[in-house]
Order: sequence, then structure tokens, then C-alpha cells
Amino acid sequence: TGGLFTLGEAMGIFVADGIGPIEQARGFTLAVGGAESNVAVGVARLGGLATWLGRLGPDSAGSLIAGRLRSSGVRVLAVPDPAPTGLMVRYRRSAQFIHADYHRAGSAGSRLTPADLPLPELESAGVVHVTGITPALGDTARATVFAAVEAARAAGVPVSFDVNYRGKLWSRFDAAPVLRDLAARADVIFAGPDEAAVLLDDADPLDGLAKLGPAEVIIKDGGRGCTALIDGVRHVVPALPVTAIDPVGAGDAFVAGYLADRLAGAAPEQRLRTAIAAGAFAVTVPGDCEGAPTRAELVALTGSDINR
Ligand code: KDG
Repeated sequence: TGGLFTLGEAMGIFVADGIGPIEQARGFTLAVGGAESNVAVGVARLGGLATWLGRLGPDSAGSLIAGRLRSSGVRVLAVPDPAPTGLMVRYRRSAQFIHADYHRAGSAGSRLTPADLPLPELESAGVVHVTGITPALGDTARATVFAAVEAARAAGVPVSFDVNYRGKLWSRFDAAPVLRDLAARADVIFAGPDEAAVLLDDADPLDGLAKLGPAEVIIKDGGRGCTALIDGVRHVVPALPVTAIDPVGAGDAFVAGYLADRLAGAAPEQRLRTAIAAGAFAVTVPGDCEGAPTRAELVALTGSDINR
């Protein structure tokens, strides 16, 4: 297809309306989250082709996820599974602090296996994108991520890897070797400065991650913008001044912006500018994937057609 192929766990998320202790929540919105499906939605909104593979349970969260992703333009390859679809409960204790609990142990999404991979599709993708969340979900999920990455490499398809270290799923000690193994197999790697430190003992995250293998290293640093080392060239792109409402999903929108432009053949500096603008747009919208912008919305935000 030449587009993005990604795999992982999508979840139903009960998000408390408003700000304050969860006991005082007046209601909950049932939203859809999952880092990889967020990236797929982001690429689709930007006009790219995006396919997401994952297991969904025989329940309302499963149908909600499939329906929402499809209506966002994502090609959904859902493997039915008898286990329940994973859930999250999230509330904002204050404007600044967001609390999240996972209800995903043994979930449908965690039971992904290498046999689920549609190899011909994956091998004809323009980029295969994985994250450090899926290998933390279980042995078969981890094996699936590595099988997807190996199949992509063997077929000459670039591999994109967002470190996405989740301390609630595994310790830094357990995560580090697995994340380093994935980094060594990736062409493109995304990490926050703290996440880079999980993989590296030494100082500079750009040089350190590049030494592990990827030709394209992108450090996303939220409100401070991003730095990158792409084919030996350093880039620094400042953040855009926006009113941040909700940081969740901004990193995924950033990745989607970079990958959508990469798929479209844009030069590195422009990919980073689109990534920054997509991340900036996303923080102005509550929700995990609701804030992923269209091209027209990016033009409205930046006041210029950064796509040309
Ligand atoms: O990047 C946002 C994700 O963290 C969110 O949608 C939930 O995938 C998720 C996770 O595992 O934390």
C-alpha cells in the first residue's frame, strides 16, 4: 500500500469530565486510546494511508475502537479475541496532574501473536511503526513486535520506533535491553529526553541513540520543541506558542506528522516542522487522538502552508 503499517493495543478510556478528585467526577467520556492507533489516526488525518493491526475483545469497547478508528480513516485489521478489550481510567487531579490506571492485564490486545501479522501487507508498507508499549504487554506481544520489525527489515521497509517507556508496565531494568534491541533494528527513533535515558547511560541523547543504529533520531521535548540528528545533520525546531489544554496524545500526533511527511517524500526539516505543528495542535484539544489535525487545520494554526 505504501502507507503506514502499525500494530499494538488500542483501549477504551474512561476519562473523567472536568478537573478534580475522581470521587467528584460528574461523568465520564468513553474515549479511544493507544499510542499506535493514535499515530494511525494522525497519519490518516494528514491525508496518508494508515493501517492498524490489533486484537479486540467481543465487547462494546472493542466495537467502539474499531468504529472510531475506521471513521477516522484508518484501515483496521482487527483480530477477534475472547479476552476483554483493555481499558483505562483517567482523571485530572489538577490542571497539571493527570492520573491514569490500566485495566489491561490479560486483555485481548495483549494477546497479539506473530501469526496475526499479515506479512504481504506489512512487506508492502511505506513504513512499519512500533512502540515500546507493546513489548511490555506479554511474551507473544513482544515476539510479534520483533517479528514485524524483522519482516519489515527483510523486505526493505523502513522501521519507525517510538520508545514510549511506560513505567506502569515494566521497570527500567527490564525495559532497557528490549528497547535497545528495538532501537538497534529501527531506521527512525523517537524519544523524550527521559525515555532516551532509559536506553543510554551516557550524556547526549541524539548521539547516544544514533550510535545504537537509527539514521533518524528525533528527541521530542514537549513545550521545548524538538532536536534531531537525521542522516548526520542536526536540526533544532522550537515549539509553537499555543495554549496547552491536554498533553495526552501530543507525542503521537508529533510522530504522525513526521511519518506522514516522510511517506510523502518531504525533506527532514519539513517533516520536523509538520511534527511540531501537529503536536502543538494536539495539546490544544482534550483526548488521545481527537487532537490530530488535518492539513487544513495545520495551515490555520501556523498561518502558512508548511506543506509546500
Ligand atoms: O500516547 C498516548 C497513550 O499513552 C495513550 O493513548 C494510552 O497507549 C496508551 C498507553 O499504553 O499508555
